[in-house]
Amino acid sequence: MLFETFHGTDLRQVFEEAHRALGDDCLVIRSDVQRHGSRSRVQLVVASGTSLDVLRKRLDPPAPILPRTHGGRGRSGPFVMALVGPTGAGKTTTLAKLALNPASFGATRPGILSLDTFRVAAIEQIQQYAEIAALPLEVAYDARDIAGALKRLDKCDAILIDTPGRSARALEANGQWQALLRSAAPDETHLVIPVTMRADLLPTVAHQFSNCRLTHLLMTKTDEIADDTMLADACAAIELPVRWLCDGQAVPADVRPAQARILHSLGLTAPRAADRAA
Ligand SMILES: Nc1nc2c(ncn2[C@@H]2O[C@H](COP(=O)(O)OP(=O)(O)O)[C@@H](O)[C@H]2O)c(=O)[nH]1
Ligand SMILES: [Mg+2]
Repeated sequence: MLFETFHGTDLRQVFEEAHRALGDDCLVIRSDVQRHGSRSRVQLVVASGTSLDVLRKRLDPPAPILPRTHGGRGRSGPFVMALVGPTGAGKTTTLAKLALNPASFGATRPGILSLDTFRVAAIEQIQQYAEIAALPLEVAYDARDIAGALKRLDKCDAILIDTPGRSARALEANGQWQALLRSAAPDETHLVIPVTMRADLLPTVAHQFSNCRLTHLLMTKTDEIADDTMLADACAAIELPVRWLCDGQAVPADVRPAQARILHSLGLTAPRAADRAA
């Protein structure tokens, strides 16, 4: 548990209890005091110094190796990254941003593989991005298409894989695209989540995509929240490294490294490059 919640009727007592339990370097993430007549109800969400170190580490995952020369499974070839997540989370838009933005893969030669063949509109959407940016695009309809598609994209530095959302009513279709994804064996699979989603639903959503061998969390729609501690709440709910976040609809501008904003929301600062190298 990254953050712990303490309850009581007196703010000072709850604060002291949190300090006794988590140590003097703990940090109050959020405090809430409600009055019921003459009584108060206090809730403090607190992180220990150790939890903050864990969070810092997750917000600074190693950069992708481009092009991949010795993949984890002994493969050579492009770095392969997949985006999965609920319908409407922003997967396709994020993929286009990542493919085009020089701060991610835009300065390299990315290619796109789409497994989202269930809706005609989805293919048209990704085709438009690929055409505008002159990026190679492959679409895989079944398992036999995967090897050929990856081979044709072999000269790319990175292959970004787009996927359909998960339909609660079409479990068979979910199984089909997830099997295609597994056969493409991505180096990284980012769970794309709109941070506007209710925090208590996030673990269930992560569980729904656990067959996809998730490696990272990627939050979108961070421009739509009033309180940035929701970012840290999502990191607490889904215990995965976070490299990027998206904060708007503009392609390719609205994608950026996640670390500084999330740490800032907690009143912490990102390590300077010089400190990190030390
Ligand atoms: N405000 C905002 N909208 C976003 C962001 N990312 C995606 N969207 C919008 O969310 C909608 C769904 O995006 P799409 O990429 O098609 O979602 P997908 O179904 O997961 O592929 C579109 O209208 C996008 O413009 C974001 O970071 N902020
Ligand atoms: Mg899509």
